Amino acid sequence: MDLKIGVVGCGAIGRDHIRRLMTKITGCKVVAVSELNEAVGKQVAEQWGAKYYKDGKELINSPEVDAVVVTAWDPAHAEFVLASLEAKKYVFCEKPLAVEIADCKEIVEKEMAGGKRLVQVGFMRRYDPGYNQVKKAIKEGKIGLPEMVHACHRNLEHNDDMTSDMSIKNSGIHEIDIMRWLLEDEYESGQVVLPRQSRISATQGLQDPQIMMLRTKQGICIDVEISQSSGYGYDIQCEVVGDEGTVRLPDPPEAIVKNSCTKTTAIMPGWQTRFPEAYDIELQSWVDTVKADHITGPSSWDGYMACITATTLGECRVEGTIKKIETPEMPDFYK
Ligand code: ISE
Repeated sequence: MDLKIGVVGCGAIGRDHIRRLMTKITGCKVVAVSELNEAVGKQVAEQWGAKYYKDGKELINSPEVDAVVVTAWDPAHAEFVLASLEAKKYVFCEKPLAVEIADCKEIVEKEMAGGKRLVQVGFMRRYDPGYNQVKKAIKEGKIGLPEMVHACHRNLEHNDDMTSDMSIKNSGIHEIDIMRWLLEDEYESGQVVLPRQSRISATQGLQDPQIMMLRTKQGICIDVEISQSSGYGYDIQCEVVGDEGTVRLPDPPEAIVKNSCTKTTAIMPGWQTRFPEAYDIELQSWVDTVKADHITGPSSWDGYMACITATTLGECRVEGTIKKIETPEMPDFYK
């Protein structure tokens, strides 16, 4: 029997997930969508033969919806995840789990009180074959003990509403989660270094680029450049340096074209084309594990840890200081 999914939010990522769930992922179908912009919501609903709801909470509580996907804008994630927990339904929430630490804490507490894991966070890089190769090399001891990570997260361009804070909480949050997962370590302290301002990044007040610096409890030092306006493409790089070698995230396989005395390779314009396999694997795994009544993907605890780290880094940027990342002990529930 197909898992009947309701999707809250029909923006770019919402529409991409709906298309994927309807055309690539097996064992499920999208039966309901909600979107504040009625014209967009109705058009998406009609395109996929789903029912349109203006109100996300009504969709969540509808008996025809078995499980929920939250792809609303970031500040609304918490309210829809909490409503799904209230309705005792599995919920896949796009990153970030919430924008505020207090909201993440409330989600974690509510989920634990219900006695069962119901929330998965969309940290899809954990499903990317390239990052999995990096993790495997580290775990097999191929590079010895990791000492440093050099990474960058460059977006081609940004929307007008992008802020310095969002640059960390919306883009940088992927890096915060993936490093914690790759290194199997927790953060000790952080700092944000501000290079010369990009001329392309026209939005007033947006500090771009930023360099997030993190130190883990085992003393691994991580630097990640976050850019919202690279000027040339969507570029994700990661190199882990150990005391016996290094391992680097592969670029997507793209043909090398040689002509007119030049050699060229395409660079992806955005996350949709850079990580399609990761999204496929992530959503198939979510559907399969929900149907098996036992989810195993990134948890609300992971979302909570990422939010604490991102929020502290935001404070570091404003204050120009190095700060301790204060995280609570992981409860057995999430181990
Ligand atoms: C976007 O929301 C994503 O999740 C992408 O993976 C990230 O690279 C981009 O910067 C975000 O805006």
